[in-house]
Amino acid sequence: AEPPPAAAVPQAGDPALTLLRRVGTTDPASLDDYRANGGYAALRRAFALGPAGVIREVTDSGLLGRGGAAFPTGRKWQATASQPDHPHYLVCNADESEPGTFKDRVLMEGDPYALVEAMTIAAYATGAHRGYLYLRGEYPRALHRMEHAIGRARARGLLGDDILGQGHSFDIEIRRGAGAYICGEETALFNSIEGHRGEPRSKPPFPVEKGLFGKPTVENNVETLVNVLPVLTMGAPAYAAIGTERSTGPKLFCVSGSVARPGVYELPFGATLGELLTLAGVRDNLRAVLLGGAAGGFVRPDELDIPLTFEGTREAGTTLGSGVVMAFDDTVPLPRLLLRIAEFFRDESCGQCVPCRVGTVRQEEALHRIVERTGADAAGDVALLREVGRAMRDASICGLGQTAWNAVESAIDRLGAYE
Ligand code: L3W
Ligand code: SF4
Repeated sequence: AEPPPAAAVPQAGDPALTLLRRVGTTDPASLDDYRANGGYAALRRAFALGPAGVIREVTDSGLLGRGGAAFPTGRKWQATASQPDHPHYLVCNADESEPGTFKDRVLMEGDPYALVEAMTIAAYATGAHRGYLYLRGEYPRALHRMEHAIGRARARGLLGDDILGQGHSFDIEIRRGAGAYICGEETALFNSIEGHRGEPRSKPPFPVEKGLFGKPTVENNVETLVNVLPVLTMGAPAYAAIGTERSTGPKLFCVSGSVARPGVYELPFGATLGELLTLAGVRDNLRAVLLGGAAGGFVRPDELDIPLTFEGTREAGTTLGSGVVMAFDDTVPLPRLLLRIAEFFRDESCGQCVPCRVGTVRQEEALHRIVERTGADAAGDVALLREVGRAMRDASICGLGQTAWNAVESAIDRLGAYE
């Protein structure tokens, strides 16, 4: 089918959108422009509600974490706020490194004050006076814009001591990543900030109890935090009415690959994969769609009615992850694509635990042999891949090793790769 004309697709800056409505229409350098377009209304409401009221509102909104794991944000904030140990820290995970993910970059580059405001609210609610923005090293424009926004907010009394005369003090420090995917894992990220190697810690204890510098820490993804603004400005019931019962609110999807209009799309949870791909101008010769990034899984062209919700993708045996939708047409050599994914995990494994350190190498070797033989006699290597994949999933310390076999497994089981 012909893709719809670009004019029919909701664009960033459209006032009908929630998360992207200021992107491209307000000046990302201007605090005045931000305030003239609704900025800092959420913080004012937060101060009126008080910390417990903010947490109640976030809990009632049903907001789930947007970094890939969909953990309830209100529960995380409540758990941090109630810790007797002090100080509490706030960490914003902006180390956006999942292949195919570029939504947090768009938010930081296009609406940087929104993140500053959202971090201030999260800190107020959870009793943190110091926040770290851990920013992907390969995002120089986002760095520049966030540095500028933090500086301006500080100069205008919106960061620092006694914000808006409400007695709460809070400031933000930016730390840049240095290119390691694993530093997006929350505890590896803490180690990186503390000056140690970026290696994940065993959980529990969870960061809400012992996080950065061993202190109670709330860690949220950029998109999660930015969602707190509409939760507070429209109120929890109105926010929860967007999307589905179990996946509330708007979601950003990163669409790339074999489509006419790649980019970041904002849709309410519940649209189908097919509807999103139609907006993006999917081509007729679609072969597969990778959902959730390298840590996610492939689905077939006859599965495009999967609802884009956390529960819908789970029920379909796949994952939404951080919102990656990568389309591949039938000109893409699937075995080489899988090999590329395996190389990525082998490269990015921190090497701390054996199942992942060794498993990612064995996985890559097996896929390499299959590619070299151009698919013939693959049965033995597929059996080996399954065994290694199970060991990585069951015995790895962190999400990297636990998910390193997801994409390959789904290609074998759903797409019939190597048959
Ligand atoms: C308190 C409990 N807190 C869990 C917290 C935990 C963390 C969050 C989720 O991410 C996902 C994976 C991939 N009391 C708690 C608790 N928490 N139980 O909830 O925890 P968890 O362990 O389920 O996941 P995780 O390690 O935070 C792994 C996805 O992330 N992924 C994505 C990578 C890249 C990006 C990006 O580039 N933006 O997201 C890659 O693996 O799908 O599901 O805060 O502390 N009882
Ligand atoms: Fe490191 Fe991989 Fe173990 Fe995670 S699973 S701690 S990345 S070796």
